[in-house]
Amino acid sequence: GVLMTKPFSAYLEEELDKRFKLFRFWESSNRKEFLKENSHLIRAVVGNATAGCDAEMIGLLPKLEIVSNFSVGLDKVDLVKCKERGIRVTNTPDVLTDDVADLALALILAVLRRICACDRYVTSGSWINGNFKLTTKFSGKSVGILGLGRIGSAIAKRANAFGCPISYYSRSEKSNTDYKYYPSAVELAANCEILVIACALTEETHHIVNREVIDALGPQGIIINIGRGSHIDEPELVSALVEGRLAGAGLDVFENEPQVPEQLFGLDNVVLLSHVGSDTVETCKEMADLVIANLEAHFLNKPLLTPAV
Ligand code: 8YV
Repeated sequence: GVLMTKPFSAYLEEELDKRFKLFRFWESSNRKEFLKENSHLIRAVVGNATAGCDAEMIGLLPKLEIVSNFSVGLDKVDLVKCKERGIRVTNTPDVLTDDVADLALALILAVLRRICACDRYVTSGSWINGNFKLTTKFSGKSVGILGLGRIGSAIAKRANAFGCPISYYSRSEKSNTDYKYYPSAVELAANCEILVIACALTEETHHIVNREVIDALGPQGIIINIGRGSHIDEPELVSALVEGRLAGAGLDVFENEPQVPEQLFGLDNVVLLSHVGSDTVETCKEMADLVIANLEAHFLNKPLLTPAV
């Protein structure tokens, strides 16, 4: 049997249902009881970026062999516990890289050119009475990227095509790139105009964008987050935006989704999205197919396609 944590993909749910005995966790009224009752049958968990597989779930599922997650980020899967128990873990890298990088660029342009604010200007009827205020040029602005992995590199490539000088911070300097390396998030922020968060959420990167980083970026800087909400100290970001100590932000993720700080709602220099980085029809199908391919490989004793542990 396979436990799906939430109904995040109708296609995946249907395909899992065809192949396995599918347990729909969201239909349970008492989650603990549900796990206990079905623990002898559940050999796999399929989670996503917000509902993964934590230590409690692992503890209640003695027959669990694999977590095949519908996400590239595995911060909601207890990797330490999985390793201890010999539970295998897979994610969905590569197939979503283009979409997430595309969305990062969309957010940069939306914030700098005030695309959402201008749309509201037109649809509210204000255009009749005047001109929209001037915005900020993107081409040629310096872009700093936190995390130069698959997604960070795809963002760099796109921003490079806009004539933007690229710099980055990551745990170690990469030998295969000419982009400028800074050895800390603060130094990166002090030397770029657009700071993009594209690293994995780990203990080290939790609140990597704090007051010090925001101050280093300064009142002309903008922050783009397509990673995880907890990369940013959210109350610090909100006060910086409200007080004008930061020029703007484009955010696809938040610390406590689906809760979004309401102080940000009326700001024309802020664009807020509902964690949709990989949410295209094309990519979600590829992610779902990869989740299933990993499960099938595991149960057929074949090598996993995208093992993470
Ligand atoms: C979500 C993501 O998993 O891959 C990730 O880490 O955050 C996204 O792909 C997905 O959108 C939620 O179902």
